[in-house]
Amino acid sequence: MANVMFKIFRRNYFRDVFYKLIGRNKKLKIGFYGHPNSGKTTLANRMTTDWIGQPLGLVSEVPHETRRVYRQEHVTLKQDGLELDFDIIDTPGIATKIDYKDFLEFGLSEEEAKERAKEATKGIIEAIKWLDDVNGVLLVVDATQDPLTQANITIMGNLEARKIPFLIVANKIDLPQASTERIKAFSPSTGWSPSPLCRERMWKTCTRSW
Ligand SMILES: Nc1nc2c(ncn2[C@@H]2O[C@H](COP(=O)(O)OP(=O)(O)O)[C@@H](O)[C@H]2O)c(=O)[nH]1
Ligand SMILES: [Mg+2]
Repeated sequence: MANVMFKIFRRNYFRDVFYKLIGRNKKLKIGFYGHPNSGKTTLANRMTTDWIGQPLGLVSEVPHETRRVYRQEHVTLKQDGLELDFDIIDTPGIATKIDYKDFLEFGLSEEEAKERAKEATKGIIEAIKWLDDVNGVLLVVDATQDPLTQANITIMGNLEARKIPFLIVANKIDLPQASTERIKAFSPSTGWSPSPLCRERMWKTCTRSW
Protein backbone atom coordinates (compact mmCIF):
# COMPACT_ATOMS: atom_id res chain seq x y z
CA MET A 1 0.00 0.00 0.00
CA ALA A 2 2.61 2.50 1.10
CA ASN A 3 4.87 1.50 -1.80
CA VAL A 4 2.24 2.66 -4.21
CA MET A 5 1.99 5.96 -2.38
CA PHE A 6 5.74 6.29 -2.73
CA LYS A 7 5.43 5.82 -6.45
CA ILE A 8 2.91 8.61 -6.63
CA PHE A 9 5.02 10.93 -4.53
CA ARG A 10 8.16 10.00 -6.43
CA ARG A 11 6.48 11.26 -9.53
CA ASN A 12 5.70 14.46 -7.62
CA TYR A 13 2.10 13.76 -8.37
CA PHE A 14 0.42 15.03 -5.20
CA ARG A 15 2.89 17.84 -4.80
CA ASP A 16 2.37 19.18 -8.30
CA VAL A 17 -1.38 18.79 -8.17
CA PHE A 18 -1.87 20.23 -4.72
CA TYR A 19 0.55 23.10 -5.20
CA LYS A 20 -1.27 24.00 -8.37
CA LEU A 21 -4.56 23.96 -6.53
CA ILE A 22 -3.68 25.55 -3.22
CA GLY A 23 -0.58 27.58 -3.92
CA ARG A 24 2.93 26.92 -2.67
CA ASN A 25 2.65 28.72 0.63
CA LYS A 26 -0.32 26.87 2.02
CA LYS A 27 -0.02 23.81 4.21
CA LEU A 28 -1.10 20.51 2.68
CA LYS A 29 -3.78 18.87 4.80
CA ILE A 30 -4.95 15.51 3.52
CA GLY A 31 -8.11 14.01 5.00
CA PHE A 32 -8.88 10.29 4.99
CA TYR A 33 -12.60 9.76 4.50
CA GLY A 34 -14.84 6.79 3.81
CA HIS A 35 -17.00 4.11 5.38
CA PRO A 36 -16.19 2.65 8.78
CA ASN A 37 -13.79 -0.28 8.36
CA SER A 38 -12.69 0.64 4.84
CA GLY A 39 -9.10 0.81 6.12
CA LYS A 40 -8.52 4.56 6.54
CA THR A 41 -6.56 4.25 9.79
CA THR A 42 -4.54 1.31 8.47
CA LEU A 43 -3.49 3.35 5.46
CA ALA A 44 -2.83 6.48 7.53
CA ASN A 45 -0.77 4.41 9.99
CA ARG A 46 1.28 2.90 7.18
CA MET A 47 2.04 6.34 5.83
CA THR A 48 2.96 7.92 9.17
CA THR A 49 4.90 4.84 10.35
CA ASP A 50 6.91 4.69 7.14
CA TRP A 51 7.59 8.38 7.03
CA ILE A 52 7.84 9.59 10.63
CA GLY A 53 8.12 6.32 12.55
CA GLN A 54 4.86 6.42 14.51
CA PRO A 55 1.32 5.24 13.91
CA LEU A 56 -1.60 7.61 14.01
CA GLY A 57 -4.53 5.67 15.43
CA LEU A 58 -6.05 2.39 16.46
CA VAL A 59 -7.15 -0.22 13.93
CA SER A 60 -9.92 -2.68 14.69
CA GLU A 61 -12.27 -5.03 12.93
CA VAL A 62 -15.08 -3.58 15.06
CA PRO A 63 -16.64 -0.73 13.07
CA HIS A 64 -16.18 2.84 14.33
CA GLU A 65 -12.90 2.19 16.13
CA THR A 66 -11.91 5.74 15.20
CA ARG A 67 -14.54 7.99 16.76
CA ARG A 68 -12.72 11.28 16.69
CA VAL A 69 -10.50 13.00 14.20
CA TYR A 70 -6.77 12.29 14.55
CA ARG A 71 -4.31 14.70 13.10
CA GLN A 72 -0.63 14.14 12.52
CA GLU A 73 1.19 17.32 11.64
CA HIS A 74 4.46 17.55 9.78
CA VAL A 75 4.55 14.23 8.06
CA THR A 76 7.64 14.85 6.00
CA LEU A 77 8.46 12.69 3.07
CA LYS A 78 11.98 12.93 1.76
CA GLN A 79 12.66 11.12 -1.45
CA ASP A 80 15.08 11.75 -4.29
CA GLY A 81 15.81 15.28 -3.11
CA LEU A 82 12.12 16.06 -2.83
CA GLU A 83 10.77 17.15 0.53
CA LEU A 84 7.04 17.22 1.11
CA ASP A 85 5.60 18.34 4.41
CA PHE A 86 1.92 17.73 5.09
CA ASP A 87 -0.67 16.94 7.74
CA ILE A 88 -2.61 13.67 7.75
CA ILE A 89 -6.13 13.81 9.12
CA ASP A 90 -7.72 10.44 9.88
CA THR A 91 -11.47 10.73 10.31
CA PRO A 92 -14.13 8.45 11.81
CA GLY A 93 -16.06 6.44 9.27
CA ILE A 94 -18.99 8.17 7.62
CA ALA A 95 -22.15 6.09 7.95
CA THR A 96 -25.74 6.99 7.25
CA LYS A 97 -27.01 4.70 9.99
CA ILE A 98 -25.51 3.86 13.37
CA ASP A 99 -27.33 1.26 15.42
CA TYR A 100 -25.78 0.21 18.72
CA LYS A 101 -27.17 -3.32 18.22
CA ASP A 102 -24.73 -3.82 15.34
CA PHE A 103 -21.85 -3.63 17.84
CA LEU A 104 -23.28 -6.35 20.09
CA GLU A 105 -22.21 -9.08 17.67
CA PHE A 106 -18.58 -8.02 18.27
CA GLY A 107 -18.88 -8.91 21.95
CA LEU A 108 -19.48 -5.43 23.35
CA SER A 109 -21.86 -5.05 26.29
CA GLU A 110 -25.07 -3.11 25.66
CA GLU A 111 -23.67 -0.15 27.59
CA GLU A 112 -20.40 -0.17 25.64
CA ALA A 113 -22.28 -0.52 22.36
CA LYS A 114 -24.53 2.44 23.14
CA GLU A 115 -21.57 4.58 24.15
CA ARG A 116 -19.74 3.59 20.95
CA ALA A 117 -22.78 4.51 18.86
CA LYS A 118 -23.05 7.90 20.58
CA GLU A 119 -19.35 8.67 20.09
CA ALA A 120 -19.47 7.47 16.47
CA THR A 121 -22.35 9.84 15.73
CA LYS A 122 -20.43 12.79 17.18
CA GLY A 123 -17.37 11.67 15.22
CA ILE A 124 -19.23 11.83 11.93
CA ILE A 125 -20.25 15.42 12.63
CA GLU A 126 -16.65 16.25 13.51
CA ALA A 127 -15.42 14.61 10.30
CA ILE A 128 -17.82 16.67 8.19
CA LYS A 129 -16.69 19.86 9.97
CA TRP A 130 -13.10 19.00 9.11
CA LEU A 131 -13.95 19.32 5.43
CA ASP A 132 -13.58 23.07 5.99
CA ASP A 133 -9.91 22.54 6.81
CA VAL A 134 -8.61 19.91 4.42
CA ASN A 135 -7.30 20.73 0.98
CA GLY A 136 -7.23 17.22 -0.41
CA VAL A 137 -9.00 13.96 0.41
CA LEU A 138 -8.36 10.26 0.00
CA LEU A 139 -11.76 8.58 -0.18
CA VAL A 140 -10.92 5.10 1.03
CA VAL A 141 -13.32 2.41 -0.17
CA ASP A 142 -13.35 -1.29 0.64
CA ALA A 143 -12.96 -3.03 -2.72
CA THR A 144 -14.83 -6.10 -1.47
CA GLN A 145 -18.00 -3.99 -1.07
CA ASP A 146 -20.25 -2.16 -3.49
CA PRO A 147 -19.01 1.46 -3.39
CA LEU A 148 -22.30 2.86 -4.61
CA THR A 149 -23.62 3.78 -1.18
CA GLN A 150 -25.44 6.75 0.22
CA ALA A 151 -22.46 7.55 2.45
CA ASN A 152 -19.91 7.58 -0.39
CA ILE A 153 -22.18 9.62 -2.62
CA THR A 154 -22.77 12.10 0.21
CA ILE A 155 -19.04 12.46 0.82
CA MET A 156 -18.33 12.92 -2.89
CA GLY A 157 -21.15 15.44 -3.21
CA ASN A 158 -19.68 17.42 -0.32
CA LEU A 159 -16.19 17.34 -1.80
CA GLU A 160 -17.51 18.39 -5.17
CA ALA A 161 -19.53 21.29 -3.69
CA ARG A 162 -16.50 22.48 -1.76
CA LYS A 163 -14.17 21.95 -4.73
CA ILE A 164 -11.88 19.75 -2.66
CA PRO A 165 -9.74 17.50 -4.89
CA PHE A 166 -9.95 13.82 -4.04
CA LEU A 167 -8.70 10.39 -5.00
CA ILE A 168 -10.74 7.23 -4.57
CA VAL A 169 -8.54 4.58 -3.02
CA ALA A 170 -9.63 0.99 -3.56
CA ASN A 171 -8.49 -0.77 -0.39
CA LYS A 172 -8.37 -4.47 0.62
CA ILE A 173 -7.55 -5.54 -2.91
CA ASP A 174 -5.63 -8.48 -1.44
CA LEU A 175 -8.93 -10.18 -0.57
CA PRO A 176 -10.38 -12.63 -3.12
CA GLN A 177 -13.79 -10.91 -3.16
CA ALA A 178 -12.22 -7.57 -4.07
CA SER A 179 -13.17 -5.99 -7.38
CA THR A 180 -11.25 -2.96 -8.56
CA GLU A 181 -13.36 -2.96 -11.73
CA ARG A 182 -16.44 -2.26 -9.63
CA ILE A 183 -14.66 0.67 -7.99
CA LYS A 184 -13.56 2.02 -11.37
CA ALA A 185 -17.11 1.69 -12.67
CA PHE A 186 -18.32 3.64 -9.66
CA SER A 187 -16.97 6.96 -10.94
CA PRO A 188 -18.95 7.27 -14.17
CA SER A 189 -22.04 5.80 -12.54
CA THR A 190 -22.15 8.71 -10.13
CA GLY A 191 -21.46 11.29 -12.78
CA TRP A 192 -17.74 11.54 -12.24
CA SER A 193 -15.38 10.46 -14.96
CA PRO A 194 -11.65 9.92 -14.59
CA SER A 195 -9.57 12.70 -16.04
CA PRO A 196 -6.83 11.79 -18.58
CA LEU A 197 -4.25 12.70 -15.94
CA CYS A 198 -5.79 10.27 -13.51
CA ARG A 199 -5.94 7.51 -16.08
CA GLU A 200 -2.26 7.97 -16.82
CA ARG A 201 -1.13 8.04 -13.26
CA MET A 202 -3.77 5.95 -11.64
CA TRP A 203 -3.14 4.44 -8.26
CA LYS A 204 -5.64 1.61 -8.05
CA THR A 205 -8.52 3.93 -8.91
CA CYS A 206 -8.67 7.63 -9.33
CA THR A 207 -11.50 9.95 -9.97
CA ARG A 208 -12.00 13.44 -11.30
CA SER A 209 -11.25 16.78 -9.70
CA TRP A 210 -7.82 17.28 -11.15
N1 LIG B 1 -7.28 -7.65 4.06
C1 LIG B 1 -7.12 -6.36 4.33
N2 LIG B 1 -7.58 -5.88 5.50
C2 LIG B 1 -7.40 -4.55 5.75
C3 LIG B 1 -6.77 -3.67 4.82
N3 LIG B 1 -6.78 -2.43 5.34
C4 LIG B 1 -7.40 -2.55 6.54
N4 LIG B 1 -7.78 -3.81 6.80
C5 LIG B 1 -8.50 -4.34 7.99
O1 LIG B 1 -9.80 -3.75 8.02
C6 LIG B 1 -10.22 -3.50 9.36
C7 LIG B 1 -10.59 -2.02 9.51
O2 LIG B 1 -9.42 -1.24 9.35
P1 LIG B 1 -9.32 0.24 9.91
O3 LIG B 1 -8.04 0.82 9.42
O4 LIG B 1 -9.58 0.29 11.40
O5 LIG B 1 -10.56 0.91 9.14
P2 LIG B 1 -11.17 2.38 9.31
O6 LIG B 1 -12.39 2.23 10.14
O7 LIG B 1 -11.51 2.81 7.92
O8 LIG B 1 -10.14 3.26 9.93
C8 LIG B 1 -9.05 -3.94 10.25
O9 LIG B 1 -9.31 -5.26 10.71
C9 LIG B 1 -7.84 -3.91 9.32
O10 LIG B 1 -6.83 -4.80 9.70
C10 LIG B 1 -6.29 -4.22 3.57
O11 LIG B 1 -5.73 -3.54 2.69
N5 LIG B 1 -6.49 -5.57 3.40
MG1 LIG C 1 -10.27 4.38 11.66
